[in-house]
Amino acid sequence: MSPSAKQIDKVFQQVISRNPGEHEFHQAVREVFDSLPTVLSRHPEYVEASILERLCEPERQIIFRIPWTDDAGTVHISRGFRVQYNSALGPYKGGLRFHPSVLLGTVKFLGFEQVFKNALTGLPIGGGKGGSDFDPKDRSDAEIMRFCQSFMTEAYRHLGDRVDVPAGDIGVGRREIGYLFGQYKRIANRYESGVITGKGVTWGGSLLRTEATGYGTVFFAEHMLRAAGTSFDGTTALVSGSGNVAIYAIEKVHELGGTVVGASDSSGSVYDPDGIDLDLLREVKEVSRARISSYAEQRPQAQYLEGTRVWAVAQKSAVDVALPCATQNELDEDDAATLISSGVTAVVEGANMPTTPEAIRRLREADVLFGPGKAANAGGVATSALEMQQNATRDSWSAEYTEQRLSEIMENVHTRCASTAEEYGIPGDYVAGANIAGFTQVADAMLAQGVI
Ligand code: NDP
Ligand code: 2IT
Repeated sequence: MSPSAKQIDKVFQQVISRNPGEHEFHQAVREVFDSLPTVLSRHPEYVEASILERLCEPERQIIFRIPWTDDAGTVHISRGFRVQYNSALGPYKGGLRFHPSVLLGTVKFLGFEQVFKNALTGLPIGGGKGGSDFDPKDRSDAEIMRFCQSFMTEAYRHLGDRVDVPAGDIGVGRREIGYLFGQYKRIANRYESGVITGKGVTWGGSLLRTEATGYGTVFFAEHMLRAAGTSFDGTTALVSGSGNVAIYAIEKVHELGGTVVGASDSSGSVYDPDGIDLDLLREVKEVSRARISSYAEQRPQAQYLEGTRVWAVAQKSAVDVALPCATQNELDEDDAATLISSGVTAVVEGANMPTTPEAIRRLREADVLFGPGKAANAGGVATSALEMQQNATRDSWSAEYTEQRLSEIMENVHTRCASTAEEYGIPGDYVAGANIAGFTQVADAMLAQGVI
């Protein structure tokens, strides 16, 4: 083992013992660390300044009680989190996740990823993440509002357009952002638009923010395909999930001439050999807030696969591209094997850390192009930063201009990952390219700002 690899291992052992049981956090740290031995050999100053140790300890971790009352008058206590992970490049920036699986370790893994992702956008944003173990499923609109208000009643004191700027993630969309912003405005007595992103376009939101993560993922994937001499045109694709990221990824794949034949939710998947009917999917998920099974009920040619991940559709249809857009660790080694047998040529992550390390290894051994989430899904947070920019100048941009900016940013993220991988002698390794480019930018800023 090289001295750098030994140093990395030592820090990783500390991460495990200081953060017991936080497996997702360990996984996210390990994945970045695996890309760093050569970086540390070239930059001993990072080791001298304990950059790795500092990057594994968030700047601030806030945990709070969220009391709220349901429609029947029963009081519930949820747990709220905000991890203000790293502010070397700008105010803390990152989404809020409302899902019963959320633990401190979940928020730490997402915050850790966010730091490097935000660096890759080239925009002045630090990294943070937050959320709650509140389960929004089957809750009424009034319950969602009361919960969001209670969340913000505590969270507001830690936020600000130059301090920490949340946005959406799983379970948090336009409706929740509205209730959160309203409560912040009421408590702070300030119309501080830039305190949260993902707002409605008539009250400070940016055009394209809703579409940005899904579109951006497909832009990134298209650059990867082009670099390999192909494109989306004529391809068959699978997208997991059917939420914000998935819906707009499907839309962009269709615009670029591909056909998405499968999508899913946490209960099951649909296989639609004619291509997902987006109007119907949006009606089911965004308007009725129903399960994806109801899509299949209304679409005679589609099959519903109860309790099955969407990757199983690759047993029924040849698949060229897979875009995991639901949640972490949702594509494992067996799923990777299914996709490889089906002829997949690229897997590009719209979600955060959806592919297990074993699955990534398997895909790369089979020479499948692999685009990591911290690069591929950066379009969402990048457009959030564009929303902050519009708020700061009290301006709003056209859809065309905003999409142009998003498309340029994704092209730059792709170029940075590809050229960094080349510089380090591992061409085509987008995982290492993204990790090294993000890490060195944050590390250099931390070095310049002293031991803080
Ligand atoms: P949504 O809440 O809009 O949609 C989430 C989708 O994933 C739903 O279809 C949901 O199904 C499914 N899902 C959630 N949890 C699980 C689970 N444990 N097992 C299986 N399926 C699950 O969230 P988003 O689309 O916003 O987020 C999706 C992913 O993209 C997340 O990893 C998020 O961190 C990441 N991301 C989001 C960005 C954004 O701008 N929104 C930006 C960058 C990354 P069900 O309805 O059944 O729960
Ligand atoms: O994971 C992510 O990048 C997000 N959920 C979006 C964060 C943001 O601040 O827009």
